[in-house]
Amino acid sequence: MTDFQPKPEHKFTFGLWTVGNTGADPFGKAVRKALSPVEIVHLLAEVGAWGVNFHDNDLVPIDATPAQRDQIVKDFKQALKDTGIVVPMATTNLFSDPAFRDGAFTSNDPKVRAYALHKTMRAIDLGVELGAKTYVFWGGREGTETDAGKSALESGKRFAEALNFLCEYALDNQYDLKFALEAKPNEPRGDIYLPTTGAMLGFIATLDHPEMVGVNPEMAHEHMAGLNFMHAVAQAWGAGKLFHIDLNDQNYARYDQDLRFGSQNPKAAFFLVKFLEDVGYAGSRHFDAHAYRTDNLDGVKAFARGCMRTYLILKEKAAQFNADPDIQALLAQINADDGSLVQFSGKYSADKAKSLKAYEFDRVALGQRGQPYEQLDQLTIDLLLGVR
Ligand code: DIG
Ligand code: MN
Ligand code: MN
Repeated sequence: MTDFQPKPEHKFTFGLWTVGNTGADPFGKAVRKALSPVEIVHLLAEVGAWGVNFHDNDLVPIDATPAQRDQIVKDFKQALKDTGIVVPMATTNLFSDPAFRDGAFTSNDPKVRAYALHKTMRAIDLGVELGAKTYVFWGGREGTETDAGKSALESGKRFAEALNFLCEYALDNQYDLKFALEAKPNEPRGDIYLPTTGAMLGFIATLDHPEMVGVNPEMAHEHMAGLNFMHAVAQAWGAGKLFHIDLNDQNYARYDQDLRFGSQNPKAAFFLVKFLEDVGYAGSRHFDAHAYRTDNLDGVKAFARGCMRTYLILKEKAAQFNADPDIQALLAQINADDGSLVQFSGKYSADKAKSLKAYEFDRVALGQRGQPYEQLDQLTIDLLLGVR
């Protein structure tokens, strides 16, 4: 039996804002003491994480002086050196400050749009300085409560213009950086533009440097949209665009809960982990989540350990699924192909279309082939519940 202990090769990461979450919510103030970035790095090392990610202002307060900024970065670098924790991803906070209350890149105020670019370039510099190779964009305020005052078409153009500018900035500075766009359907805005990973994939195709831009799907956010997270991840992977991933959990009919990974939907989490492991995803396993408001610091550590432990348990379950003779026999039966119509598969040709159109199908017989999904799914449930 595996010990389910996290190791660097598992590439588990947490944002400063995740284990640093003080339990504040729209209906109550903080319940936990704020931890410094240095304290968070040491906490992550203690629980066995590999990396730490940050928004610019998680690390350097928006009103820090240049001298304060330099000291904070110096201390942070020392903590990274002392612990071996790395920084795979960075991002910009374009949603907390009142300046962004009507969005950042899509704000109707051109001064705010310019400030958002200014802030993001400086945040990119900081991320690169600390070793980030992936840069995430979550447009938390890029949206509306009323569509009376903002053109959805113009907003899309503004978002594209900003990303084109920032891709050029990264290229101009020879940064080894990939951009990952994170979708969310709503909250804090009534409706957020580009609400799902699928929408982001379509948007990327319209950019000047699509090769530099991928997605950072988040489980909670696809669930908020009522979608199957693994399907969104599979589409991104198939398009070569899975540049990062935000793991957590989420009840479908709720605000963004950012729950401990696997704590709400272990079956959905299983199929996600199985997918990532089956395809050999080599990126960070980033837990964008936080402990319950009810918990103190010990609970925060239990939360972080739980995210990684559940991932490793499900990784072992995926290996068991792939090795289970009864499951594999059913999958062979389900995917059986007698090869009788192989001449119609693959690329189009006029002859193929002609003979396929002329082919006599026994439609009634086609409808009689059932699939043993009930049996297969029960074997999966048995596996997940530990009786197989
Ligand atoms: C929220 O899900 C968003 C922000 O926390 C951040 O911009 C991004 C990075 O994972 N996720
Ligand atoms: Mn979230
Ligand atoms: Mn996220």
